[in-house]
Amino acid sequence: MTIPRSHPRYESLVRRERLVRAWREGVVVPEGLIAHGRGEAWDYLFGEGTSAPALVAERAAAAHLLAASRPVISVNGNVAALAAREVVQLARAIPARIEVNLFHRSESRVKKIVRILERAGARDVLGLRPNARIPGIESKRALSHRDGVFGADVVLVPLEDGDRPEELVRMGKVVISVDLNPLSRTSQRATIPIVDELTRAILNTKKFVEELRSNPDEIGRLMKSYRKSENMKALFAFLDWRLRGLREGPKVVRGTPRRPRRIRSPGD
Ligand code: PTJ
Repeated sequence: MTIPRSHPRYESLVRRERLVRAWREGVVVPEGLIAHGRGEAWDYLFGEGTSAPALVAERAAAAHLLAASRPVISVNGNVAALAAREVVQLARAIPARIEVNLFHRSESRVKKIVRILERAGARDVLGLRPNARIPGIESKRALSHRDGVFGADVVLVPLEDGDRPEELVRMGKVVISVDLNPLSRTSQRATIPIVDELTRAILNTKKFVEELRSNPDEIGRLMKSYRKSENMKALFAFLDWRLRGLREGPKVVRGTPRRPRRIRSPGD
């Protein structure tokens, strides 16, 4: 399907088409399409743009990834379909290892996703021969590599389903999630929840990694100053402001809502 570039929601429609194609190719599971719909609904509420609190979380995440001894990025079907190139670029910039880790795991899907990542420039992608299990998880999501998520000190887990972030935090890891739903168990449990659309989040984090790489003082400052509770409070305040704009005022367009205007009465 050809999507006209002039369409006001071009990027969103392209993402949808990519997912549908990846589902046809057996990379994304049908459940992944449902998950994407949920993400889209939240993205609408946030104005289809990165909020200031999300940027703060992305900067803190970049600092933690740079300071890590064994940083790992976990990739599932949706992530491979939507942001394989961006993930590979981020992994190179840090540098971090990539592990394919699937909830609906099958050998054939892991192979396909490894191939997509390799085509995007990745080397030594983990996932095909797991040699460890994340304790406390019964699903196949538990399968992992000692050199990958299992042995990592900082893990980036985009679009997760909740149980693993909790266990990874319990294992003492710094868990950075990307999930547009701020109420999900993943966002609630992660050390640094990034509430932003996947592609934007990965690109922003990469930009911050490049910016911070030569500034260890700033990395240390960011790691100390980030407070999850404050960040989430700011995020909900932003959401509240957007919803209030919708309730009270004139049209809310993409991005930031217009400030409500005073309506003049005829006698004014
Ligand atoms: O490829 P698999 O087998 O590992 O399965 C992947 C899915 C996504 C199906 C699996 O991890 C899953 O079931 O996830 P959930 O529980 O549906 O959670 C996914 C979360 O990601 C939801 O809270 C969505 O709101 C959010 N989400 C979906 N698309 C995006 C997103 N967040 C940010 N950017 C997106 N593009």
